[in-house]
Amino acid sequence: MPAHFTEEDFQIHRTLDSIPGNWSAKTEAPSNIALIKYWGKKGLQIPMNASLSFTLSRSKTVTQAEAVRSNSGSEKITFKFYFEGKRNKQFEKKIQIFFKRIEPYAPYLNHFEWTFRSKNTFPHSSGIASSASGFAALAKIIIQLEQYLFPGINRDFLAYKTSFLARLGSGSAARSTASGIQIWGKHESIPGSNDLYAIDFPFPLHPDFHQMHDWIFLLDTATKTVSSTRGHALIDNHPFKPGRIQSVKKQLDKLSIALQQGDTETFGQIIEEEALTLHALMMSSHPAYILMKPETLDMILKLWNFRKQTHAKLYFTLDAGANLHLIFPQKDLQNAIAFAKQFPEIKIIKDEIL
Ligand code: 2P0
Repeated sequence: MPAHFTEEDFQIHRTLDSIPGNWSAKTEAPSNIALIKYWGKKGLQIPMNASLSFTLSRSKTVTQAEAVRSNSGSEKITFKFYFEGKRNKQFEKKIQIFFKRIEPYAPYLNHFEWTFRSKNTFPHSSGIASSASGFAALAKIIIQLEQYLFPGINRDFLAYKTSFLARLGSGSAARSTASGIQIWGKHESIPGSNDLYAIDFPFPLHPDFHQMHDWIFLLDTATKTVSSTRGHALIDNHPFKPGRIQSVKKQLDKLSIALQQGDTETFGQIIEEEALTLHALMMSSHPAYILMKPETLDMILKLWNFRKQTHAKLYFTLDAGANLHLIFPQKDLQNAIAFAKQFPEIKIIKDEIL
């Protein structure tokens, strides 16, 4: 069972003997797709329920950081954030909140003036969660600096602290600092699982799940009408909240067993139920909203029909958006190609699980 760390463990009380004049780093972090969804939170980025995700291998954020020793002795971290070559004030606002939250855990950041340059390997507004990979990349940079300033800290500790910091930027980012299958949120039957940071799926994964694909069909690339942060907040007074908390636990248990036993059909059933439940929660929020598009429903129905005829192991999930993620094992690659032929005009991002 992985070691368990508390918020207190991640705080830094040591002072620095010397501060380097400048420091730079470059890192990248992957995006992830949740199969059991994080939807609803308590307090400061504590999930209402445990979630499980696949880490994507090609959809990444690449971030470069330059730090110059600050002489101003400022209480607040000073920084500039460039996204795809342009200064981005909207991201700067979010990152300012993030820096404030992580102050007790990374007080050394204040000694520098920062410039961040970030870009994604996936198209902008493709509906791939860029906040997950973006904050995960920032957290990795911060931990690289911590490692540089305080050499010799335990590697496992730092890996968990990376996820812990990323979570304080964006919940789903907690699952984007490592690879493979990640679990974030305390869950009875998953040893080591906890609300503060994500852990690796702790059981042996059946070989049938070793090489999975995620093809993202871009059905809508416009900015979301309701942000995920707002969506999470709408769960607070949601009439279905108690039912969701109960049922998602069972779904995670079933998925965990299916992943260990190689039960692809149960796997498919659970991930599709999860995707539809996520969107059903949105549609039954107050106020209600819909992020699916007619094309999303059309594709789901065509997928179900295709599966009935071919018995192909192709399944879908949805993020908080209209784009359909087609999840399938390597064995079904030819089936995925045949299914995609029905939609020649739709752009597909072909990713794999890392
Ligand atoms: C998830 N999503 O588990 C769920 C499913 C989208 C659909 O977490 O407010 O950007 O920054 O913690 O992580 C998207 O919400 O929300 C999300 P914040 P986040 O991936």
